[in-house]
Amino acid sequence: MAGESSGKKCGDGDGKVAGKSQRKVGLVYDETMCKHDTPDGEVDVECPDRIRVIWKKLQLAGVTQRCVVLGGSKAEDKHLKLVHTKKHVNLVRSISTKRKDSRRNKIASQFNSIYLNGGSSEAAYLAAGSVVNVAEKVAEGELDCGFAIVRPPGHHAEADEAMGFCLFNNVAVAASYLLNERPDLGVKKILIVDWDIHHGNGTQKMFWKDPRVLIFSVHRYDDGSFYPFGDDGNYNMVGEGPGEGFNINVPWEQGGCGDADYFAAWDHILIPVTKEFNPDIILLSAGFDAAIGDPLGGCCVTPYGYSVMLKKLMEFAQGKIVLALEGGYNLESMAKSSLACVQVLLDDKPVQCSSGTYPLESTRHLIQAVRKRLCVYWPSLAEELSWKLVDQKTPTPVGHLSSCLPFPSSLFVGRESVVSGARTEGPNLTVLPSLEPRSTSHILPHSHLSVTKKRKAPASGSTSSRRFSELEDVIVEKVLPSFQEELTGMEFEDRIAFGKESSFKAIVMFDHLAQENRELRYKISAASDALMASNEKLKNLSAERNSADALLREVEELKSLLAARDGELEAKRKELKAKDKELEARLMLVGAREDEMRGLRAKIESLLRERNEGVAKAERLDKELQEDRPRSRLENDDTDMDSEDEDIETLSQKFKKDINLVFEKFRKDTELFIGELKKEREHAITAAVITTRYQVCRKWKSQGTLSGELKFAAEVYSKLRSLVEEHGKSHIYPCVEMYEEAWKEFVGPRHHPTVTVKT
Ligand code: Q9C
Ligand code: ZN
Repeated sequence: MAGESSGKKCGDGDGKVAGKSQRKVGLVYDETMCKHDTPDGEVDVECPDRIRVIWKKLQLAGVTQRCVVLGGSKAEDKHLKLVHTKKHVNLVRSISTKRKDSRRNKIASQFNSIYLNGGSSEAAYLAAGSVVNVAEKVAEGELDCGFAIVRPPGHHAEADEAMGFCLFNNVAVAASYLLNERPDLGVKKILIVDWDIHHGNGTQKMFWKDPRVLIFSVHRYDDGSFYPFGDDGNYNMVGEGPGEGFNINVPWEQGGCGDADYFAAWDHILIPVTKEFNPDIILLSAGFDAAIGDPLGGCCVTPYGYSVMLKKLMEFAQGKIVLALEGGYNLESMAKSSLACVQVLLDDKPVQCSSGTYPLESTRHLIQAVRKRLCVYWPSLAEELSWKLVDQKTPTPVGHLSSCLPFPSSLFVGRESVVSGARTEGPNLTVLPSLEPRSTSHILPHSHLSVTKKRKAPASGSTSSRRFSELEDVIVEKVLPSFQEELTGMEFEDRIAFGKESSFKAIVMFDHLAQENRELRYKISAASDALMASNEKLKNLSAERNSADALLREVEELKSLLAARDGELEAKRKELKAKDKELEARLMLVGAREDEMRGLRAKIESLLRERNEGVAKAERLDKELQEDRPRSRLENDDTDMDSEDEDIETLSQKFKKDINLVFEKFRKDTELFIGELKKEREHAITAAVITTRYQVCRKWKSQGTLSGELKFAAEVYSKLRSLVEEHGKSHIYPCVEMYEEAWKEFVGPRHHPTVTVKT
């Protein structure tokens, strides 16, 4: 069972290259695993040559001597039972004990895509055990990293189910072994990356609720119509219970994915999550059926692409990473990809990190969707994505592909990207294209290997189609004749081999062209996307500016409105102030009028009193007069009656006349006096008015327009003074006094009027 392992181990001393410490890379290869095969000699894509071709390629490249080569080791049942049922383990073990193929066929027929033969049990045990062994050595630190080139593959195998060429789930067994059987190694968190083109359904189920194992599987999903079918591979399958968020699926919507799509998934999903998860070790379900030219995968990841993806993962877990082969059915493509990976493990290759290709548009949407679904668990996925689309352009990595070209690249006119140095490998190389009917029609527009020149017209207007047809012209006119030359003199077997190799290389080349074509189309759509987006932005911007302008105008209007209001308000305030003043003046006037009225009433009262006194006096005098007359008549009768009577009569008449005269005079005097009083009243009224005016003027004194008023007031004052002189104190009208007092108080001391007072 040791295969080629014996005597091939490298000593520690070999691990030095140019003074630099060489990484210790473990490689498992064991011929025993080739014994698992179809029972009847039929050819299956999952054929023994798969691992042989890889091993040959590594040997030829001279890398096996620089690795620690390990033979296979059988898994222990108790380790297998960590993830599989007892029943399943027993079943797989029993396969080789069956004596007839028919018994095995019966078992196989119960499963999907499973064939069994006498060697199947041992191969299955070796595959699982070898992955466990390398993983253990890497975890211990005995190795830095490793690659288990094993078959049958494992990632489809479930706890109680073999399927999809898988019997035991090799990677799951190894992960479970480290976590549960070797706590001493301190492995607490394991990242399982599954880049096989098929969904790793078995691994997903086994760690569905286990947060210690983060699973990342990128695979074709095609809406559930790609193997292993169903919904399990969709991105909404994130795990459950404590394992929720620890299962990540990136399900491609269709075939044709290439380096750029995988890099996008790496850069925008896997790498940020791995940073957060910080695994202690990484196990890689390394199927190479997403590789360019694979008959099952229909994708076009290049060896370069694989090396970049691996390099990026080696940044974590201190570089502790174990690759376990899963699928991969184009032998040449798989072998090249495997070599590229081992070279990265050995740290031989400085790897560029930009491919110059562009992810599919659907990839962008898918990555957004996956990030959105998982960002609850991995905060770094919530960050805004930036797609550097059009600005990064580095040459397409045709270096790996140039060796796939069956003819000198100089035959291509106007193709800049093809490197010089054609046909790096001769026709003697063992190239074993799968005999399974290959379905490459998904990549190639038409039967490109047809020798006749008759073919479908290319889609008009499509540059890529034109390029294809030009290429076909080249093939027919130049390549085929050159083939003819080469073929002459060759043995039949060599001719067959040469033909096979050439056809494979042509397929690879056309795959690459198809990819380039897709990239071009994508670039155009990305550019037009960007243009549309920037147009939209421009529109939004101008709309925003317009609305801002409108807002500004509105503000301006409001401002002027406010100013107008302010003016109005100011005017109103002035008006109010004036009204206030007027009111004050009116109030003062009213006060003065009231005073005046009081004065008038008092005067009328005093006049009435005076009149009554006058009337009473007159009546008393009248009475006195009538009493005096009889008395004097009696005195006359006593002495000289006749003459006395006569005298009394004349005297009486004379007295009567006198009285009348006196009365008349009194009446006239009274009338005169009343007239005077009336005049005086008028004066008083005038004085009151003047007083009021004066008081008003007094308020205006600050304005300096008082002189006229003062003059007038002085005149009135002098009139009043003369009235006072004429009629005496008893006739002083109260207003005059008030006026005088006011005069003295306010005007007198300051501007005494020149008043001439009659004495
Ligand atoms: N014509 C792995 O890659 N489909 N398994 C079979 C054959 C099953 C793939 C169709 C594919 C299983 C490990
Ligand atoms: Zn696969």
